[in-house]
Amino acid sequence: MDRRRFLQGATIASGMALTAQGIGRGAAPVATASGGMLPRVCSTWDFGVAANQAAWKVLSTGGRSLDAVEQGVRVPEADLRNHSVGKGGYPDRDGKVTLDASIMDEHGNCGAVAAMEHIAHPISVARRVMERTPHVLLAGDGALQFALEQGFPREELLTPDSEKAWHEWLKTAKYKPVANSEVKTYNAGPGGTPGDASNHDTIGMIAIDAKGNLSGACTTSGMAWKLHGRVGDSPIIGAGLYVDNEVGGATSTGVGEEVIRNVGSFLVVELMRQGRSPEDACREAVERILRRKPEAKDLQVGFLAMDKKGNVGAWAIQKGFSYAVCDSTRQDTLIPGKSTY
Ligand code: SD4
Repeated sequence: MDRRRFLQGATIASGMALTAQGIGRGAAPVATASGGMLPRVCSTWDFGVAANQAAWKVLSTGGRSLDAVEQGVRVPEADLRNHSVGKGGYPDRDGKVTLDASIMDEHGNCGAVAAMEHIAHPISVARRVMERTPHVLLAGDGALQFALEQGFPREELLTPDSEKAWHEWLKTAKYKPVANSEVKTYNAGPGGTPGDASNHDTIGMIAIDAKGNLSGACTTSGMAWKLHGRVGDSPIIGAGLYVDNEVGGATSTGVGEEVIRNVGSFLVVELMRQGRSPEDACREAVERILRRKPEAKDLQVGFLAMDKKGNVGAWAIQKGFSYAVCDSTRQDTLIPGKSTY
């Protein structure tokens, strides 16, 4: 999917009242004292619009934010045109599609799967890890084994389209061990990863329900052409996703290595706890990355956050990031993310 599709409306600023132009409006909105509105859901990139609408079906009928985020992100997971999430995601360097996902609820419960093959809906497996095991994160073959035990169908996730793109990439790929004296290193792009500014389209979603409870979900096929076994930020609680029901939630997209190094989503939530707005907290997290590593300006990382009142904000390193917001007044809002560069 080309995430640079035409950006639609750009009207929601954090906590602003919205013009009513909704489709399929559900539960009556609850305006908060600060001007926020419940329920509300936000998610990354343009495919967040369709994902939000699925989440909205849950939220608008009084459902729980946890159910909303799971149902929401399953939409891009199932979309074969989306080459960065779920089935149809681009494979790793060796042609294997490996998926990462995490989920977190209003009680601080969380679950995740990393580098899992053959299961089309990793977010639902992540939820099972959270709800049915004493663990937080299952990885690789163990995650697959657990998913199969739980009854998830085993599928081939590599679609003909993705396989073709992989073969094209292989023609010029330099992502191989480079012998440098006795040490082998791997460096195929800015920052030592095979990613560039456009090689990342994870969906991260944060929702607040009519009861004022927050949950979040994040799911991805990760960086295209990565080394087999590479795990990004998305399944790492605190990096790709974090929710604290007293404060807010945050999620990230982009080059996960930089997000993990800075424990990005946890940082955003902690900054909101200290009184920063969602946008300001996201900007500070981006700028923390850039202060530590100025050359990260050539990469893309974006954070998206929602506070306890339903206010939404985002910030990215580079232009081109977008996020979708959905509430009772409008279900299809797509907003260009502000950025440092
Ligand atoms: C990751 N942040 O795996 C995720 C997904 C992504 O490039 O955006 N990949 O790093």
